[in-house]
Amino acid sequence: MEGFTQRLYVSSDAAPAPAVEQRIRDRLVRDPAAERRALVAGLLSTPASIAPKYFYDARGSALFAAICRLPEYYPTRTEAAIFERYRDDIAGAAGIGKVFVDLGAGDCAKAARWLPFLKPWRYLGVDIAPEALAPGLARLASAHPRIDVRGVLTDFSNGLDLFRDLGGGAATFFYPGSSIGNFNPVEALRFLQTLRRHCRGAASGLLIGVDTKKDATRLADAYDDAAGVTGEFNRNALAHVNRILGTDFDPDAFAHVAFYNERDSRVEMHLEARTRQAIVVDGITRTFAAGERIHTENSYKYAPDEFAAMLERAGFRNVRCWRDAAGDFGVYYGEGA
Ligand code: AVJ
Repeated sequence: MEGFTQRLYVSSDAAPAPAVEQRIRDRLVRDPAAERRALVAGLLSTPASIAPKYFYDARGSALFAAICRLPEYYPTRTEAAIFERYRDDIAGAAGIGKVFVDLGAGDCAKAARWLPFLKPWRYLGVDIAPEALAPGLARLASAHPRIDVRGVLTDFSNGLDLFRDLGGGAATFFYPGSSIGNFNPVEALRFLQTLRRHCRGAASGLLIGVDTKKDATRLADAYDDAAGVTGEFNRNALAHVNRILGTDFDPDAFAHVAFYNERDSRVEMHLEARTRQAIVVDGITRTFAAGERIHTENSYKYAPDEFAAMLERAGFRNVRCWRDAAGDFGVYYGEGA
């Protein structure tokens, strides 16, 4: 318990939520100058880029939640259906009574369904943003008074160090939603190796959901929906960047572009200037020609045998895979032996 900062998060709802003291350890390396430098460097490069973490301000997080409910965006509901259908089998593989580490916990909703099955003694929600995590932890703690509910704020896009948060014994790492797709395959392998190093023996392991390669049209549609929600989500990164850098991007001057790059097995998202745009970035005028693109996201896709091999390469053993009937999405469990 020592070392966990006691913080009071106040809900923004009109009716005050019960004051809840959260055990959240703040491990965010706050170096706004370095973050700004990286963002500026991406914008001044050719081709320009913005890291996907800039999607997720408050509006972007709400838009992402809306994406997860879109008819075209199959990953969230397909993963949920696999979890429902194979819950007992997966829980049997992972085992009960461990530490449950929820990577990218958000509001802890996905993990909540697992707690009755995995019966962890400790829940550790790990996320970059306290806004959803704090109330999520509060809900879990009141629903599960016997679980030691904790949180860690960290940005694990640059590595992970949870050794001080795991307590003794085994842990089940939970990394759903194909979030690993934002890493390129080299970074993904490195991240899996890092998770493997966090495991203590075969009783520890990783439960991870990963989108599969499939028909290019279906993949493109999942990232370019008819209602235009993903386009708003993509453009919102510019509004977020404006707030951080004081730039003057007009999000509506950029078109949403999404397609499956078959050669690299990834969906790419870009923002394409509809007309010539001259933007002052850190005192330098960056001109975007009409048709020029800013690369905002890669979402890598893996065939099940490829991803299982990657888990084994990272040191996981007895890798199992559960899929939906159409093979649209894969859920994997590997032992951290
Ligand atoms: C959160 C990275 C898993 O790649 O499918 C959804 C993000 N971007 N629609 C994905 C996303 C556009 C999502 N991940």
